[in-house]
Amino acid sequence: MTSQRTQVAIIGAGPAGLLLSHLLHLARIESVVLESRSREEVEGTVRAGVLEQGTVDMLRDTDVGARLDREAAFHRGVYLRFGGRTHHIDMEGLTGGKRVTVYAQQEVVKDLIAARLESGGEIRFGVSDVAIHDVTSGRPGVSFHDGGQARRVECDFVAGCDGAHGVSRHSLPGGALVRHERVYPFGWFGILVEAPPSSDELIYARHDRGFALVSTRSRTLQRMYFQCDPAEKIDAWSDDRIWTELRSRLETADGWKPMEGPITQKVVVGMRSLVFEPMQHGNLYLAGDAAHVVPPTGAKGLNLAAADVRVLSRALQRFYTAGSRDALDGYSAKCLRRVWKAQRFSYWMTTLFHRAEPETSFDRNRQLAELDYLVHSRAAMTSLAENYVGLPFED
Ligand code: RFL
Ligand code: PHB
Repeated sequence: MTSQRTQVAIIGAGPAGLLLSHLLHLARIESVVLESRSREEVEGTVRAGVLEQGTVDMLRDTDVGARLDREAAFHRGVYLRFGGRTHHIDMEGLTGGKRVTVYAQQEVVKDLIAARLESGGEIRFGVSDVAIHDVTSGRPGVSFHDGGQARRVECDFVAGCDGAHGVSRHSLPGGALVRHERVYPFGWFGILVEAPPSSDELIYARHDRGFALVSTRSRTLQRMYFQCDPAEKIDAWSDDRIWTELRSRLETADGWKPMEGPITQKVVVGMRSLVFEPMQHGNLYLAGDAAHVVPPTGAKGLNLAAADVRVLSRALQRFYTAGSRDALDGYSAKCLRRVWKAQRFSYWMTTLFHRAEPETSFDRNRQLAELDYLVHSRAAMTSLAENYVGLPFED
């Protein structure tokens, strides 16, 4: 077995793991990132699109925002559509200048990988059998196989950034974590379309047939979603059937239609709200989707991952510079305050737009009244806006 030593072993090269490694490097703390997928797979995973202002500022302030500044789309707000009418929410005006940034997760990931590799960072792609050892001792370690060879990283701390299906959480003893969960009786059918944008800003739509969302990836590639059964079969949806569904859910009194084009990807995504508490055990710290999952309606998942690793990198910096464990001990409590607010917001956005299954006439009318109130109350719009563009970080 070949062994090496580092200060922080990071499991997972998603947004959480890569940004943590980047922030630690800037604080002169060494790390090694262990990733089970290949670099091509990691860079090719199409997921999130919307970044909070705080996430964008963090990327800019740490010198990984140059391509984002050139290529991202910056929106003033979003459109809410219901009852055949469209209402604009001016997030920038309501929050004193914070914007909605649309820059795909895989682009953030590519920028972070490039920055780490350029400054000599170590990311091991394609490793297998990752196992965490001795996290309650002063000498934790992570064992894995790389190219068929057994290896081990000895470290001071392990960061579990391995997403919703990783190993970190499962390496803890039973009963160490409390699971808080809500599973929704619907999912999202997502498509990528080769077409120009249908709208200058995102459209969140409520329709009696269910929710629909018009998002974007670039001038030539668009992202759209519509509410579906979580067990929906992709094969049951021809391109024609998808367009008919999207056209009817997005219809307006003035005849608006989405821009159609070849559909290059079809996916079904489940929806749940999930929090594991506490987000730490001994010298293992969980961050991002490894610790919590939100339904995508509020566009919060990647942003929460970024907020977690901001807290963790600062706590580690305090440990290495001042020898104090205080900030590390308070890591979970500090992150969870933001996590629960994001859970609250994501749950609210989800119930605001999705058709409940089964839906009663009471549900339908209450939902329409809530939307009507929202688009006519400055107080309600401000609340939506400040949560959507991102609550301020606590220091
Ligand atoms: P990730 O991105 O899942 O990365 C985890 C990494 O760990 C690796 N891994 C392992 N490595 C080694 N050993 C193991 N045993 C391992 N097991 C797993 C994986 O290969 C992977 O590379 O988690 P991370 O870093 O916490 O990032 C979280 C985000 O990916 C996620 O929250 C967002 O994509 C959620 N999300 C959105 N978030 C936003 O902030 N804004 C959005 O607009 C937004 N839209 C979305 C979304 C998620 C969606 N889906 C697909 C659930 C839209 C959708 C449809
Ligand atoms: C996306 O573009 O993938 C996206 C946008 C907004 C959301 C969720 C996903 O709320």
